[in-house]
Amino acid sequence: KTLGLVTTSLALHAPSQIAAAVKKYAGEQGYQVLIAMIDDASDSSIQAAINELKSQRVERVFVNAPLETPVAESLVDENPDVLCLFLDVDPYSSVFNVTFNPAEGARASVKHLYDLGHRQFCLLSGPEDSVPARLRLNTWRDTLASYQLNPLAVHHGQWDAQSGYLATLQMLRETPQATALLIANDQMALGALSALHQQKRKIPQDISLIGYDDTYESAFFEPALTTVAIDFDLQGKMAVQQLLQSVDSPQTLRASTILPSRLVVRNSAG
Ligand code: IPT
Repeated sequence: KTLGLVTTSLALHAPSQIAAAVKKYAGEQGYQVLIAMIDDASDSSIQAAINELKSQRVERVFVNAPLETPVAESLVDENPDVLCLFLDVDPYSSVFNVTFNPAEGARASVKHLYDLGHRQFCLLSGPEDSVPARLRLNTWRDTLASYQLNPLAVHHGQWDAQSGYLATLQMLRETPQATALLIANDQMALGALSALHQQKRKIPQDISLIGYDDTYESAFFEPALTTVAIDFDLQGKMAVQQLLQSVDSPQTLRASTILPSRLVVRNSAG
């Protein structure tokens, strides 16, 4: 009774919270979870991780790595002996997945700032080659466009706090008129808060910011972070349910389970 999890770096808060949830719910069903962590989401590292799990007789695997649809499809084709459930692909792709609606939370965060009167937006997206980063960025841009607005600047971080810190310093230098900053995850928002404190900017009076993920820690940032919640515990629960059920009902094998994303209002936007 063993399942596998191929995951991006567990040094990132979101993947580690997802792994914790997967382990918890699999454990409740009497399954253990073997984890294979990858450093990059290239086809070859993912295939190597799947092979490592196969060699331990694992036949069902959660894949939490950002994958373009064709890459996920070819992994499915090339591994007929394992059933892969994808946790970080485009929800509307044709592979078996449990994912989050990338639009509703991101749209709500733009609307929240707009309704507060903000018009000067900067965007801090994730890595340029990351699928979820691109989906969030597209929604921010489309929602701004629906208000006849363009962002003053778009920056890209690497999901970690340091990249958020550096991008925010650059933003303050290049577009000091910005009053609103949308950030693609909470860890980069933590770095942004640090940069803003260092530069003596008041939050939210001088600048408002909204994160993404609602990781456990974000309620304890200073000020408490307004952010888009995606429920990692629920994702883990649904993923375990889907992967275990799939044996009985082969029609689930292409099923998409899309979980909600929603804005959680705290104190960092005003
Ligand atoms: C996504 C997180 O939102 C982001 O913070 C980062 O950790 C990223 O994963 C790493 O790939 S969550 C994913 C299930 C969309």
